[in-house]
Amino acid sequence: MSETRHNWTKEEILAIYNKPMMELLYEAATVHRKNHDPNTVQVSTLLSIKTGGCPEDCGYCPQAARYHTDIEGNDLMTVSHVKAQALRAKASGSSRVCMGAAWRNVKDGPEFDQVLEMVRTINKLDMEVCCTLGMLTENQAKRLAEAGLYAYNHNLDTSEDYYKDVISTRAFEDRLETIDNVRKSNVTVCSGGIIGMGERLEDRAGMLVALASLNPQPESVPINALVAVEGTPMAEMEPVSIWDMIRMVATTRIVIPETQVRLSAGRTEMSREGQAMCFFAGANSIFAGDKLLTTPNPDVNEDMELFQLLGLQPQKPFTKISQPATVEAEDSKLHPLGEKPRWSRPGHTIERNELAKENSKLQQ
Ligand code: SAM
Ligand code: DTB
Ligand code: SF4
Repeated sequence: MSETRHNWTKEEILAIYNKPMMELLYEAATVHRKNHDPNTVQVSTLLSIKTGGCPEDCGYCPQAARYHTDIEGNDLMTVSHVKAQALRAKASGSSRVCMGAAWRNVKDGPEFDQVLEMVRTINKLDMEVCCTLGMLTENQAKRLAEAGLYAYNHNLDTSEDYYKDVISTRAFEDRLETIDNVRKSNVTVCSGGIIGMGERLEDRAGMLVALASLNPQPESVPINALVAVEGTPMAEMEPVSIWDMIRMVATTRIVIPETQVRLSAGRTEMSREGQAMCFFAGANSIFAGDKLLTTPNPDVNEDMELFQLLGLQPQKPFTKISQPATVEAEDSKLHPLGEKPRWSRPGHTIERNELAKENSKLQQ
C-alpha cells in the first residue's frame, strides 16, 4: 500500500494537480493499482427520501427553499417505497444505497425514527446503506450505527476559505464537527466536494488538504462537477472541463490513496472516453440510476455498456481496504506490485482472490 500522509500542504497538492497530464495519470494510476483492483468500480444508487424545502442557502443547491427552482418539495418517503427502490437498485447491480434528505440537520423524533427503520430495512437486503441528512450529533450517529448504517456522506464541498462565499447559513467548522461525530460511531465517512463553483485551484487543493488531514481519511470521497441549475445563484457557471475533472480525480487518488474516489455529479456531460480517463486516474465508484437527487444522471444501461466496454466489474457490497499491517502472506502472490491489501468489512474478511471470484460471478 502507499503510505498514507495526513500532512499534505496546499503547495504540494497544487504541484501534483498541475503536473504534465501524462505524469499525473501515470502517478495516480500507480497509486490506484497499489491500493485497489483497477477493474472494479463501486456502484451506488442515490435516493432522495426528502426532497426540497431546505432552509439552508448553499449556492449550488436546487433544493434550497429560497431559490426559485422547479423542484417540488415532498414529505419523507415511506419505508416500503424505500425498500422497493432499494430492491430495484440491487437488481440493476448496485451494492450501495445512499439516502439523501434536504435537511439542515437531523432532529430526533418520528421522522428520524422512520429513517432508522429505512436503514434497518436496506441493511437486511445485504446492501451497504449510506445516508446524507445534514448535521448530526454524536448520539444520532450512534443510533444510525446501531440501525446498521455503513456510511455517512457529509461533504466539505470546497476549501475553508471559499466556503463562506458559497454558504452563509453554516460554517466549515460545523461540517468538520459532524464528520467527527460520525467517526465516534463505527460508521464509515464519505466526504468530498464540488468543482466548478468559481473556486480557484488553491481552493480545490485546500479542500484536499482538509480531507487528507482527517485521521483516518474518509473511506469515500465523492468528486462532483457542479450541476448548474436554473434558479440557483450558480446557474450561470461555466461547465467543468473534463481535464479539470481528471486532474481533480487523479490528485485525490494520490493524496487519499485508500479511499474510494467517486465520480459523482456531472457525468451526463462527460463522454465515455472522459469517464474512462477518470477511472484510469483512480476513480473507482459512481452513482448509478437515471437521477441523482433531483438532476439527471446517465441511464443504468449506458453505464453497464461502458463497464462492459472497459472490462470493469461492479464491486461487491462491504468491500473495503483495511490498514496494510495485518495482511496474510498469501496475498502477495496476487499483487504484481508486491503490495498486500486486505479486503474486509467490519467483522468479516474477504481474501483478495475470493473477492475477484465473487466479482466475476456478479458479472455472469
Ligand atoms: N442536506 C444535506 C447536506 O447538505 O449535507 C444532504 C444533501 S446535499 C444535496 C448533499 C451534497 O450534494 C452536497 O453537499 C453537495 O456536495 C451535493 N450537491 C448538491 N447540489 C449539487 C449540485 N447542483 N451540483 C453538484 N453537487 C451538488
Ligand atoms: C455527493 O457528493 N453527491 C450526491 C450525494 N453526495 C448526495 C448528490 C449530488 C446532487 C446533485 C444535484 C441534485 O441532483 O440535486
Ligand atoms: Fe440543504 Fe443540503 Fe441543499 Fe444545502 S446542500 S441547501 S443543506 S439540501
